[in-house]
Amino acid sequence: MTHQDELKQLVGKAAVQFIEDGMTVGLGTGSTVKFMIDALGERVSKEHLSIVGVPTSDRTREHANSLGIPTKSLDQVDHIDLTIDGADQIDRNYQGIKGGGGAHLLEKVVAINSEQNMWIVDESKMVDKLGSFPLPVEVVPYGSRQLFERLAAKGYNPVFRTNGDQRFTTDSKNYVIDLHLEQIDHPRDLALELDQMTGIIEHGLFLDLVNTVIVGHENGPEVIH
Ligand code: ABF
Repeated sequence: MTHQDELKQLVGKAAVQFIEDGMTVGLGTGSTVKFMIDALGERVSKEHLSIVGVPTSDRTREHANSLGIPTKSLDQVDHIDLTIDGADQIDRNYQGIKGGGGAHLLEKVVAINSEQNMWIVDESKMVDKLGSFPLPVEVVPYGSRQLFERLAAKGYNPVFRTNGDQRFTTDSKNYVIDLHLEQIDHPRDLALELDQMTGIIEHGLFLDLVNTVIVGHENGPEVIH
C-alpha cells in the first residue's frame, strides 16, 4: 500500500466513527471513499450498525452492497443525515474541486440534499488556490462539440475526457470536459458563468457545501469543522 493510500485509509476509518446507528448516510465516490466503505462494512457486520447508504455512483452502490451495507436511491429516503465524500482539491476557504472520478453530478445532488457534508482527503489535496487539478464539467453529448469550442474560445483549455479510445461517459450517460485552468482566482464567478452555459449539466466546483474536512497526515487524521 502506498503512503498516500495509507493516509486515505486513515481518514476513511476516522470518518466512519462519525456514523451513528439509524443514520442515512450519503456515500461518495473515489478511492478514499472506498476505504471508508470498507471500514463501514466492518462496523455494519461486527456492531450490527443499522444504517442506510445513499450512493453517488453505480460503483459505490455495488461496493456497499457487496459488504452488506443496505442502500437506497436519493428519492427513496426523506433526508440524508451525513454525506461522506472525497475531493480532488480543497482550498483555504474549504471550497473544493470534485469530479476527477466523473461522479460529481450525483455527488452534488446528494450533497445539496444532506444535512451535513464531510470530505475525507489525504493532505496532498489541500491547496492554496484551486485550479491545478483540471475542473470537470459534465455536458450533454448532443452539441458538446459546439460547447467545447465555446469553452476553448474563452481560453479554458477544454479536453474531452476519454476512456481508452472512447469518450468517457458518466453513470448518467453524459460526457465530461475537463478545463485545464491552472489557477482559479474567482471560483464563484466561474461557477456562475458555467451554470449559465446551455449544455453544461454540472461543474466540479463545490462551493460553500462542506461542514467537516478530515485531512490525513503522517501523524494522524486532522478533523476540521
Ligand atoms: C470523489 O472523490 C470525486 O469527486 C473526486 O474525484 C474523488 C477524489 O478521488 P480519490 O479519493 O480517489 O482521490 O468524490
